[in-house]
Amino acid sequence: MRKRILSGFALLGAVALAVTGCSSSDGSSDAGNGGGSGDVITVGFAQTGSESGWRSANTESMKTAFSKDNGFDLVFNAADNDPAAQIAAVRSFINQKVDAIVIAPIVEDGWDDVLKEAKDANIPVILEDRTVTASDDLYASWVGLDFKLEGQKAGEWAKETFTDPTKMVVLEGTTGSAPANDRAEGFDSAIAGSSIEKIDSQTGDFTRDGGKSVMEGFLQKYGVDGIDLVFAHNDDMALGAIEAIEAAGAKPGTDIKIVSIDAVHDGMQALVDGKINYIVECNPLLGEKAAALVKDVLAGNSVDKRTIVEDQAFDQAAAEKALPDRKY
Ligand code: GYE
Repeated sequence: MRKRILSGFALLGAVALAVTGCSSSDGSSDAGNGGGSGDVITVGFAQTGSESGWRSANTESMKTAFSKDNGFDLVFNAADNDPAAQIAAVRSFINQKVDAIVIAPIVEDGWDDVLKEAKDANIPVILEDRTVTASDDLYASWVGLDFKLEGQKAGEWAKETFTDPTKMVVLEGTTGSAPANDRAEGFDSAIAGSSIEKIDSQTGDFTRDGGKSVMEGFLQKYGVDGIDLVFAHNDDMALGAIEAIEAAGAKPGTDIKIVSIDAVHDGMQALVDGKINYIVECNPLLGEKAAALVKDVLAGNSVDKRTIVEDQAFDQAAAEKALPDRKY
């Protein structure tokens, strides 16, 4: 909690803590109306997990922005891609009486109850990265990316590039997640009426291993010659697919073309190396914006309900130029 209470009230705070059983996150601040000096903001951050390079960059950006130096005490939880565990983490933040909660929601659905509980406890919630289907008056603000537009940009590239009949397989992100849903929708609408046929689509859960094993299955089923194009919902799955294609004796980027989303370092390197053919960016550096939103909301300032960070797209030449200066 922000330690606004004068030292004379410290004892009272300590008693309240003992009664409610709240504990401090790391000894430097109390998760209750404890005493002390300073104005530290305790934030519970419910991260999805550590599924991808994008996620690592996002976690680092959040930890840097919500640092002690910036006036925060961050209680970090990564749910290992388990929606129930993530909701439990948010509930525990509510019980700890943190000042604010930030969530990168694994899936879109199922948030109504716990968001209502946070609201009833007067704890503002800021969403970062992914969105939810719950009513937007259950959270203060969201900062993230336009996933549908990302899918659309990838689809537009595919439509322009493949004018002959083309067999495509899709490596989907985590089922029920906003980026998996929206990227699929954006891509599909962009390729409508094109010569691209989606012959299969399966989730690889946004991980390298998932992308690899799903691609192995596709290669077994359709053969190297039966697949012309892979649309991977993120770079990590594309990188897994590259391994599977190479193991099958084919050349990724040449025999089977690949388009993906994120533009993390390893993905961009594969694009430069000609193993991926096109990447739409998804910027993971959302920490500063999320931290500013938390401070504004707690100060009672009005904030935008939605903040969308813009993405670019890269072909091989653009990736070569951009790679040396990429921050993630
Ligand atoms: O594209 C993927 C990560 O939610 C935008 O999650 C994020 C996605 C990102 O695992 O790599």
